[in-house]
Amino acid sequence: MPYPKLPDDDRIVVEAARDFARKRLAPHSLEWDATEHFPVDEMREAGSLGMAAIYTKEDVGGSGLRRIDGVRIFEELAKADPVTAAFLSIHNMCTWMVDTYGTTEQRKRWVPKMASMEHIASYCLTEPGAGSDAAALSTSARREGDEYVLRGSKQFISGGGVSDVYVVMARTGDAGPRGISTFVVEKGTPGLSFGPPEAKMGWHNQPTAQVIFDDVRVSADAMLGGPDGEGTGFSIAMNGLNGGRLNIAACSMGGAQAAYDKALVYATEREAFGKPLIAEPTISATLAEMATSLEASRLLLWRAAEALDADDPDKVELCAMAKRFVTESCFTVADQALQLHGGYGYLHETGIEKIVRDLRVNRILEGTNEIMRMVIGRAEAQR
Ligand code: FAD
Ligand code: 2MC
Repeated sequence: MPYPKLPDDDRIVVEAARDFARKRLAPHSLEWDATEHFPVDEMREAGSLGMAAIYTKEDVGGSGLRRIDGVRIFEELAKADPVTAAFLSIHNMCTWMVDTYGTTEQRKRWVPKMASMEHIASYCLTEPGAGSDAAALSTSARREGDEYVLRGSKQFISGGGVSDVYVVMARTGDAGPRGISTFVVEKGTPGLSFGPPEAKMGWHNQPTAQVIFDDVRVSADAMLGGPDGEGTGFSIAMNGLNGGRLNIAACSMGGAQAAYDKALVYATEREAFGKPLIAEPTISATLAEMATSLEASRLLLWRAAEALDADDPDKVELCAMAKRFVTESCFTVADQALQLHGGYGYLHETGIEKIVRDLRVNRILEGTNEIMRMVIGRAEAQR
């Protein structure tokens, strides 16, 4: 199916991302996976093209685009490398949070360097004892004079140990979501340390590590929103994740589209039983299913992105729907593409087993798909 026709202004954005991804990510993606290389230089180049602050305001160096542009950009980046695309998505989430909830001073202090990716950012919500139940987090931020003292640890942090700034949700008040605030903690602050990089099934070309706070002192103006920001951290974290969930879904979309494109070519060229694979009705039916899943996924993704742009009352539910549906159907498409390649699909050099490994985690992170069902179910019960 042809990519849906877009107005010129929108198309230019997609084409710029596609061009960058084809030239700067695609040729290296398999090697980065094999050598566990985190492509900082290429991400900074993406930053110089406006892809580190896509929907961040222009006065602090952002691109001022919409969420719908964002998901199209992430699909293009992920066609070349779903892992680098996903890291850029997390970085964009952090940039947007500081831009949206920071004071004027905080925006000026942090966003320009995040927009250029001179400062790489990590998002720190999950803890060893609080993953899905994020409002139960226990990392504390105790006020002492003009400072907060952070103590606790964050688990599975993308970019942990490499990133320059950490956007951290910590408890400044009572139990529950209203007792949480968000801080920006810079690398090098005494007491901040990192666990070793985790060995993972996929996402090899970005590090994942614990981030440990051992009486980390930050000035009170590191709390997002200034004095009024106390207690708003859970809301900031969740609003960041609405867009994050869309972008992770867009990464699955791009990975699955790339796997499908390879499978279509392969099924046309490979012969068995005296004819091309695609001439076999069951194989053509599989390709039909895959193509339909991709189209349906893209439609829901774009619908949810437009709802977020419009601040639609259903935006939380639609973002959760898109995250759940797209990450599941696109994982299935990638796995079907691997199967259509037979034994060759299982080889690293074919480039599909990497996509399957990399897309699997998108059903777990930024809110597991079971939690997405819970969010959707709660919203439906309110109707
Ligand atoms: P748990 O919450 O313990 O869940 C275990 C299982 O129980 C899951 O299947 C879950 O769906 C299910 N479950 C839990 N509660 C319910 C319920 N009420 N109903 C039905 N099922 C339920 N976090 C960050 O903050 N920042 C990051 O940058 C980051 N990057 C990550 C990168 C990777 C590679 C990975 C693997 C994780 C990352 N995470 C990050 C953490 C991720 O968000 C969590 O792993 C995820 O939210 C799930 O939390 P958990 O692992 O503690 O699982
Ligand atoms: N957008 C905006 N606000 C939200 C929201 C969302 N998506 N989800 C919850 N809220 C608000 C909610 O409206 C409520 O506000 P108020 O107090 O004004 O009524 C408040 O937050 C508390 O919400 P709940 O009462 O629903 O809290 P509960 O604890 O029952 O459930 C849940 C919260 C499960 C939805 C939340 O903890 C969650 O999303 N868990 C998944 C955690 C997650 O996504 N982690 C991802 C880590 S990042 C990552 O993986 C990366 C790779 C970067």
